[in-house]
Amino acid sequence: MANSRFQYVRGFESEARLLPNTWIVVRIDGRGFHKFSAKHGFKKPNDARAINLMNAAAVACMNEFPDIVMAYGESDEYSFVFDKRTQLFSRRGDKIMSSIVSFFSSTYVMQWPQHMVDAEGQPEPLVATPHFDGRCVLYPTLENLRDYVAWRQVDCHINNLYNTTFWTLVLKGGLTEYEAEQRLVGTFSKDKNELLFSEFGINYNEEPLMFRKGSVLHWRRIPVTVTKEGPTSKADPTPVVRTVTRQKLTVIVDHCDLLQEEFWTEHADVFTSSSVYANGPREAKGAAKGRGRKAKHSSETTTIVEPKEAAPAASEASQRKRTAEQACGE
Ligand code: DGT
Ligand code: MG
Ligand code: MG
Repeated sequence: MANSRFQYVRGFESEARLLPNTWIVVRIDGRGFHKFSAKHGFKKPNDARAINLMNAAAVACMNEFPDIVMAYGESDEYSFVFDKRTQLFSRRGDKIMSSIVSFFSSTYVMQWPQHMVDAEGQPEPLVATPHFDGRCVLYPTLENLRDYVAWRQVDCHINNLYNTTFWTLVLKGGLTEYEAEQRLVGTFSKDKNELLFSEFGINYNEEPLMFRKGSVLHWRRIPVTVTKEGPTSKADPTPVVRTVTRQKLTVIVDHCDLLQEEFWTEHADVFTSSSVYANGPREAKGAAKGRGRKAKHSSETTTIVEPKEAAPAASEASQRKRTAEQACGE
């Protein structure tokens, strides 16, 4: 199309590209979810249906944008970690962030009826418009990235322990919200643990991992067996039925402790830049070369892995060896 005299306005657009060779984290957060959760009667302090819906939307994002190597979610937020060398949208930050926010929000609405069901299995009506804000943050080193996700997981722990104690005092202890708040002023983690156990017989460490640790999404190769029917060879057209086992890259929803070494050791190939393209989640290497196409490996299936409890902290004095509970400074 020929340039019009209006064409010059295009020059006002900026296409800020994110610094190369840095981990891109897109963090999204539900806008006004305090009201949104109340309006839709989310269970307090945690509504497993709502968390599973967040997780399902995040799984869909990873399948849609396979350069995401991991994601971490808690409450109404999700952090998506893109491969350090991604060339998605030529690393245009606005485009990456807005695409994630938009895709996540739409999926959240689309999948609402499957997840937000009542005791009879009937979908709860969606009576407000869920929407999310987003930001891109860059981390230059793996240490920074690990500290970032540790920070979010520690935040999850602090909030969840507080909320669990607060709502137990209100719902089981009969305190008003004001009284419960006053009761918790100046308390540390050990005090809340003690209160839950001695007054309500609740062992906080036995609360579901999904609530205590949040959700960690990552890729794993899962063997899938398919049945195929076809001729044995060109010479012999007789159809035969064969079973073929393939390794399919699948998004796993886990609830592991990101302050422990285990997760990072298990995924060293993804997080070590030298081999990330050989063994990372994208079989389609083109994704990393800026073609921006959807990798063929993606699958809609979520495999819920029975989470392993965090191993006790080892004697090494490393910050990372500590669990989220220990790292919250209480
Ligand atoms: P914002 O992000 O500044 O627009 O404001 P909010 O209201 O979204 O605040 P935020 O993001 O700091 O806190 C998340 C809110 O969402 C918080 O009030 C608790 C609520 N929420 C998230 N998940 C659940 C849940 O499973 N159950 C209940 N009852 N509330 C939840
Ligand atoms: Mg929010
Ligand atoms: Mg939030």
